[in-house]
Amino acid sequence: MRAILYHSNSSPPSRAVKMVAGILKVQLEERYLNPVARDQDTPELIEKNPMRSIPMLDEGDYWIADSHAIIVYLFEKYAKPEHQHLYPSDIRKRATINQRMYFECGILFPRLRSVMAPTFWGKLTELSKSMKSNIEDAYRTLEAYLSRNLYVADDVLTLADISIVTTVSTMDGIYSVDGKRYPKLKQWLQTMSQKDFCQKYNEPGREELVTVLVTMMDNNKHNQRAKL
Ligand SMILES: N[C@@H](CCC(=O)N[C@@H](CS)C(=O)NCC(=O)O)C(=O)O
Repeated sequence: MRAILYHSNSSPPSRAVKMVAGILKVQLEERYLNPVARDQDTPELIEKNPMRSIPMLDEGDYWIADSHAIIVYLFEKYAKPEHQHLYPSDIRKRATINQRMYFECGILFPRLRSVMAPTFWGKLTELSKSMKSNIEDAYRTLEAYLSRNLYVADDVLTLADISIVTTVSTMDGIYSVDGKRYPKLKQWLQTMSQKDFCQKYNEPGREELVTVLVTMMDNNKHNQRAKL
């Protein structure tokens, strides 16, 4: 049986899994879920993933949620010698990659999510001061990482870049990375966006999500004004 990936094109963590599967040439059966409509809240899916999040990978007799866990699992199961740079066996390099992915999971994505959720609920009309300052703070951290290495964890592309670009490229669409303050981050985003796997699996979903967020904030503004 082909493994099933429960996903949405616009979901940043889903895009990370699709990019890694694409690089490793793993064929997954894709099942689209709309997380805003809570498609993931069926008894069968909740049983497998009590976090009720997407993406989730389901191999029939084994399933795993969280994009970071999934991309490491896919790497460990399918990587060939030419993919080793993505998650090298050197334990210090691996620890750095893990730290960057925990940063994505614990800090970066939640800061984007804190914009997405109230926008979808019809409440947010524009980014608040604290949302902007949280995003700036994340950009500052990434600029520091990129001042040490060409990529976020090493001088070569790793799983951490693939994970982080999904969220940062989306953030950039709603709160642009200032090239004067964060030149290395701006350059890295440019480099990443030109990679084949980004063009194929990240860019379309990124554009879709940015358009939805910008349009919904605008609609929320009109609706709130109409109620006055
Ligand atoms: N850390 C998780 C985050 C997953 C996540 O929050 N996904 C969103 C869609 S982009 C979702 O499922 N939201 C619904 C929810 O959390 O209830 C990952 O990397 O997979």
